[in-house]
Amino acid sequence: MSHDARDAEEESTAVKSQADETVLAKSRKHTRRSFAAAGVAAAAGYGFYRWLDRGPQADMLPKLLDRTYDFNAGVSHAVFGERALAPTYPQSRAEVLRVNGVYGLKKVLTPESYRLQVVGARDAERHPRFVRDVTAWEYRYEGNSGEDAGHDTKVDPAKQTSSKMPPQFAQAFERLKETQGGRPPRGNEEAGESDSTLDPGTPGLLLTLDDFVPKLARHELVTQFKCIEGWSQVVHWAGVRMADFLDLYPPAPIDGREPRYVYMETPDGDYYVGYDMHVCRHPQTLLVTEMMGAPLTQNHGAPLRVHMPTKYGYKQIKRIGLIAYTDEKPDDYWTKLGYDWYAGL
Ligand SMILES: Nc1nc2c(c(=O)[nH]1)N[C@H]1C(S)=C(S)[C@@H](COP(=O)(O)O)O[C@H]1N2
Ligand SMILES: [Mo]
Repeated sequence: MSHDARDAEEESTAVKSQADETVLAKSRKHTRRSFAAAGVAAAAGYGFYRWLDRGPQADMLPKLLDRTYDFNAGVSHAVFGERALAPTYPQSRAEVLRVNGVYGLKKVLTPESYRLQVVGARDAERHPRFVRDVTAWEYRYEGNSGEDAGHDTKVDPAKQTSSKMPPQFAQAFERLKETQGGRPPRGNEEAGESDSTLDPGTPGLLLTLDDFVPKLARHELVTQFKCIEGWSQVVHWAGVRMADFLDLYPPAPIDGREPRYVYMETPDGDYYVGYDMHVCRHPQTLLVTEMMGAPLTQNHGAPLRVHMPTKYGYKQIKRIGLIAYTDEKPDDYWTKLGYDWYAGL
């Protein structure tokens, strides 16, 4: 490489990391605010209300302990992990990521039927893409992906919600299916249906990728992708910053401040992830459209997935169907099966 070329590259890296620092500083500011608010909510017993109106008596103690553990994990990760920049690597070290986990991807999505549902955006009803019920959108599919399911965790089948359903709930479930227009039930995987799934009749935006990707700056990252199963790979990603998306579609304020969380799920609701708002504003949190210089394949989450190098793989949802801003800590697929909600590295 010539001196000039190297200088140019170093310069552009410097410019890029300066930009990163600016976004990071902004995310830190948000962090302090939302962090203080989270502390107050925890002290006021927010967690208690959540589990009190759910589940039988016997479930209460473990859930309480879980929540306490979660909160402590939140403190440590918010202080150490989430505010730093994850290391980046030379592109020569990057390789195509293996396919691991196809919850929510088992059918091939018809690309033209893709829409991103956005719920909780400010002034949504004035937006040209506003609809009264985002859940009424019908995604179309073209057969099965044929990919092995992956994630071969051993879960007691008795713990699967549907198989244990007493008749009165099964009836309610059937009625719910009817109000959902006869579409297949959500949460057909081990962890079952998300507690944060939208109710039918939830208003919001229905976006195509063209509505926002061309409007936002393109960003590339070469980062390490880590799965808790014990493997990691360096991958080259491209897409837009989630922080920029949040600026384009800002959350409607709740009690005069920004909501604390973001909830995402696949179009069929089978995989779902909850995020802290400040982590979504991290400069390396991307809404990814390309991997290794090519558009995402279906099994890697086409047309849109999350990359978040400060978190383990299970927080990086593939095939995002919904982005919802919320003040209630969202449900999370792997947390339902006992994994840490924060999943920080
Ligand atoms: N929709 C969806 N997203 C998902 C998963 C999944 O099963 N379904 N698995 C997660 C886990 S645990 C990992 S390690 C990565 C794997 O991404 P890859 O298939 O591109 O390697 O996707 C994450 N996102
Ligand atoms: Mo994973």
